[in-house]
Amino acid sequence: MATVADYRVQPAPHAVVPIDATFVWRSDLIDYTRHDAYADLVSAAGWSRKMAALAGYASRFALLAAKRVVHYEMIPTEYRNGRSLRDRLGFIGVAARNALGFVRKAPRRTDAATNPAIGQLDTQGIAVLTMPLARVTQLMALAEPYFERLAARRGGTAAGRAFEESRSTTDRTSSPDLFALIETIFDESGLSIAAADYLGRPARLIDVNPQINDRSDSFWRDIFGDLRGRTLPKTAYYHRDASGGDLKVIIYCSDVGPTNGPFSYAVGSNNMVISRIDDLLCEANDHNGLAATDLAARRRFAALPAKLRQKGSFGNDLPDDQPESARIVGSTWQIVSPKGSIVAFDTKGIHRGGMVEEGERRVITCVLG
Ligand SMILES: O=C(O)CCC(=O)C(=O)O
Ligand SMILES: [Fe+2]
Repeated sequence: MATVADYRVQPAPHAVVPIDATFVWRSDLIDYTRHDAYADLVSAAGWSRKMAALAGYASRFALLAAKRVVHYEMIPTEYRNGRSLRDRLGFIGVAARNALGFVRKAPRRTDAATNPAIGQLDTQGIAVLTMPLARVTQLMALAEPYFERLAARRGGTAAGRAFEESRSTTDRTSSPDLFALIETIFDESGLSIAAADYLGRPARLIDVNPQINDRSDSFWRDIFGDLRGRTLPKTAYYHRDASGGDLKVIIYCSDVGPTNGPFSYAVGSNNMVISRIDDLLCEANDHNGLAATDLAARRRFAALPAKLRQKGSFGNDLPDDQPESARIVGSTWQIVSPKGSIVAFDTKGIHRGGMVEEGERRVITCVLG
């Protein structure tokens, strides 16, 4: 068994200027009444469109609020997807415990000296570790069949593939070996303790999702499809996840260079200030399809009341000449790193990845909740 010392922790590049609590989210951070892709749609929205947009928003918002009450993302996949009575009861049990606040609290640890990932998650929102070679080999062998199946499935859906089609889901019941090895890796590297320390509760491995990206993924490039000749903003695809708040761990299963879609994180953006309600309003649009950039989605988004015009996936909309854009760019850590790198991050920080220009990137994305 390897130990914490066998996992090297990478420092952030010196050039990075971290974001801190002076980065404050406002509901009008992006002024859609002046945005070139939205302004006309905002002024053209009549009463019927406004009422329809609000009604659609409200119903999805209610569903999302219910999910947040039961901490839906912290419920294991096999319970969320399972149809048997045992799975249903498991789901109800965990949901009830979460809703009633029976989530065990983990004490804050102070052994950051022996486990650098602890301090890094706090200050940066991200920690990058390197796995020992023997573990890389073992994991690659175990993950190979999952990647092969995924590659075959992707072959059939090249045109206009949505992001989620690049990812396959597994669960603890059908993939016990993969879950067990990844748990061993997280335990021996100190990542499980670091995650528990950061979240303030024991962190469970919830999801393990092998993912392949290559040039044929155009979800990040094909934005504002109706507006010809528009250049990509500097913060294109930058977003905060709509997952309610958890840690993700992306394990590189191929060498990732600058053109292979490296994961990128705005260092310190986990410490930006955003109110709970604005965060929830953002999440609602990410869930109800109104955060997309096609004309139909923008038309509906533009018809919402100003306070509801907020997105977790805001990077596509952020104008380059706004100071926040420069701060995100200046704080960016692009994780260019070999196979076997482990990238753990707070999903409520600002991040992007998988924007492949050349070759192929294979990763396993895990959720610790
Ligand atoms: O694929 C990546 O590098 C990042 C995707 C992402 O934003 C996520 O998993 O939350
Ligand atoms: Fe994300």
